[in-house]
Amino acid sequence: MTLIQVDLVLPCLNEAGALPWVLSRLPEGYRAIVVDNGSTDGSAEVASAAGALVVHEERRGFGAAAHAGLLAATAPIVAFCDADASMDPRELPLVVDPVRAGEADLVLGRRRASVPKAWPWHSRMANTSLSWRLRRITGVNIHDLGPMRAARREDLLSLDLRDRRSGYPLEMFLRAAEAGWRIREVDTTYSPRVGRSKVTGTVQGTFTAVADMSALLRETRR
Ligand SMILES: Nc1nc2c(ncn2[C@@H]2O[C@H](COP(=O)(O)OP(=O)(O)OP(=O)(O)O)[C@@H](O)[C@H]2O)c(=O)[nH]1
Ligand SMILES: [Mg+2]
Repeated sequence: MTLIQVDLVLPCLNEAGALPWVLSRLPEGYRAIVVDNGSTDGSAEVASAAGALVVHEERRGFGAAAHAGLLAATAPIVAFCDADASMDPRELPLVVDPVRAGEADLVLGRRRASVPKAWPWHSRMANTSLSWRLRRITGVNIHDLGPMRAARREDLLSLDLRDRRSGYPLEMFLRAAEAGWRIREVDTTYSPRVGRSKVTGTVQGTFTAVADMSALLRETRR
């Protein structure tokens, strides 16, 4: 049996259509942890049938799911990725390998759209403006706050992240920057998702994400 070196956390809300493809593309030595928040489309069953560890999180929210996955992980490195087939798990070594080699403490995948419709304009604009603010606040040269990322599990736990909604990826970045982590950005492919959007693919979802993130930024600057 291959030793698990990387636990991949996949927050999942009704992604039964995307999961078989996503879960078939994990590199050797990676284990999928699918964190389900009460999906009604059989996502949990699809995930276990494909061999993933399924974690059920009662509390709704992207951050609640992502954090439950981190707590369930046991491998030395934890990676995160969306479960909607917008990102290819075969690209995970791009974010994992620099951490594994001890060259970086947090690696973020900068989304590069494979086709224009992969990334709706409102989400892209929100990200560009957020990244500009983050470069100014932290001095870290990032251009996107994408969901594909990797770090060492114990480091992530030491950040003591509190956000349980869509601010979780931002809080991770801000706390890591404050702690002086070596943060690196690499290009990753972003393709049109399978199924319906939950967060930033809708204008309302983008507003909620921006509100959650702005609250965190205000706190950080105080
Ligand atoms: N468990 C759980 N997963 C969630 C929740 N909201 C979103 N997700 C998952 O988190 C990932 C990101 O959500 P998406 O709906 O793809 O959000 P997005 O990437 O901002 O929007 P799109 O551009 O439309 O894909 C997906 O795998 C979702 O299934 C939630 O409340 N709970
Ligand atoms: Mg998505």
